[in-house]
Amino acid sequence: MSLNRRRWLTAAGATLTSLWLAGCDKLASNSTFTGVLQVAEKWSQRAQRLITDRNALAQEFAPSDISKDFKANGTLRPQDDDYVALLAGNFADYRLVVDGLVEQPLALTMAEVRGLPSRTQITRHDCVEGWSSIGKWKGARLSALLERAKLKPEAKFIVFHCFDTLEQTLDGSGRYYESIDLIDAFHPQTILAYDMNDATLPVRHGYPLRLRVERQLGYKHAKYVMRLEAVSDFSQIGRGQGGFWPDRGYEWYAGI
Ligand SMILES: Nc1nc2c(c(=O)[nH]1)N[C@H]1C(S)=C(S)[C@@H](COP(=O)(O)O)O[C@H]1N2
Ligand SMILES: [Mo]
Repeated sequence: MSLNRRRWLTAAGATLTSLWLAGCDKLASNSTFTGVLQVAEKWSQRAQRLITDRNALAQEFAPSDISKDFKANGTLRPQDDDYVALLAGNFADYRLVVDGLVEQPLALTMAEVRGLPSRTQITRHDCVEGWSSIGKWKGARLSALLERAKLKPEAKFIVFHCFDTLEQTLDGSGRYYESIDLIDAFHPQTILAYDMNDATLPVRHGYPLRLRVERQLGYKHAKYVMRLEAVSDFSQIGRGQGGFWPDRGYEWYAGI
């Protein structure tokens, strides 16, 4: 479905481009048609903007569509000391830290996170490895959290620091992290999920908090979130590409 959609988008883009080029060739020699050409160009830009609208909602599904066995991927149970210790205490001592380029740094308990304005949605998760699962997610709206923390004007990206080390490295750059821009951060379906399918988020799916950023592929959906950092660029984080997988060759922007 996502592949079909992407193929369609590519085809639609190519058609628009060739229409525009054909128009350019035929009309450029005749000044009478300059106005027509300008109209065509405007139409093309508007159409292109329509089919790539970043604020559009991802498709939502019915309860009957929910996958009986939502696949889990990547880290399934962090072995990192801080996570293991917090899990032993049921995350009572956990604080979700929001810092970096914000006026009001935060350190919220899970009860406080659950008290933020929330959203519930049934969406399809698409992993680059070629599988998809549909799940129901409830979580704090990221927009509400960021409005509390008050981004400074220089803030351009939100980095999600996770508890799990996915690759053992000497410099610690094997800890999972991801980042998104402010369009995705303030998208209405972007939430920090604490419930999945009407129950507390299971450990394998990112307990206690995982990002749902529904217009992006699976690896952008950071599990085991411990800290949000507002930054102007991510050159100083990890290996500088904006995420664990982007540092290893994946696209930073994985929009679907
Ligand atoms: N912290 C962390 N987040 C992560 C990963 C991971 O290994 N660690 N894997 C990513 C990938 S590739 C996918 S497809 C999804 C899987 O989420 P799920 O286990 O709930 O299906 O989480 C993403 N977020
Ligand atoms: Mo994935």
